[in-house]
Amino acid sequence: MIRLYQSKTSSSSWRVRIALALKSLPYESVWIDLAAGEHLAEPYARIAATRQVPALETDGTILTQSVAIIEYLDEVCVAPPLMPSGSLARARVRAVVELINAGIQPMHNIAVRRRLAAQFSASDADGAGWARYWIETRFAALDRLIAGCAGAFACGDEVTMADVFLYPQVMASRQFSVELAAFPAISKVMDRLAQIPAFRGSHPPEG
Ligand SMILES: N[C@@H](CCC(=O)N[C@@H](CS)C(=O)NCC(=O)O)C(=O)O
Repeated sequence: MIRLYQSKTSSSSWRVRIALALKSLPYESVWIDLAAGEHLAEPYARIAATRQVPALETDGTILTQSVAIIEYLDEVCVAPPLMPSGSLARARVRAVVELINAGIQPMHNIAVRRRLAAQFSASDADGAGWARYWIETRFAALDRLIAGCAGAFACGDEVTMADVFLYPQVMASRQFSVELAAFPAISKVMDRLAQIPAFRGSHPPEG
């Protein structure tokens, strides 16, 4: 049995939803409301030491951090593989994953925007401007990385973990009015990913 603790507003949770769909793994969802601070209180705070989503429960064990969760799923459920076979190709996938996971998502995480408000009296508009600045700056680098791979998808002609991270990151960027037209390589890959059921069907439920 797999249980995914996730939030409708979390791009990191979305990555795991896509990976589970690509692997055709059935699971149960527990929705955590980040805006209401549900992740910071019991019982979730006891479940995930990080007090962040996602967390994946499998065989009575809790896993946190989407990179660790998705790598675990890729190891225990090999088809379809989310990492290419060559060392160089794997390094390229990890570069995209790392750029999104460490270089982009943390900059617009709700906890960071709340801290900007609490410590520097930043308004919602200030927080959104901050998020947009970092996303656009790092998307410029991401676009070059993806263009350099010159494949149908983010890192070649097969769907990889890079695409699993890219799709929710672009979706999350919409709330900060990031214009995707400025990033042609990302736009092209997004058009292709939107045709794939595991991506198209991964959007969070309304409400
Ligand atoms: N690197 C972590 C990031 C987790 C993360 O930042 N989750 C966000 C939602 S996308 C969250 O729980 N934010 C609430 C908080 O940090 O307090 C992962 O990939 O799982």
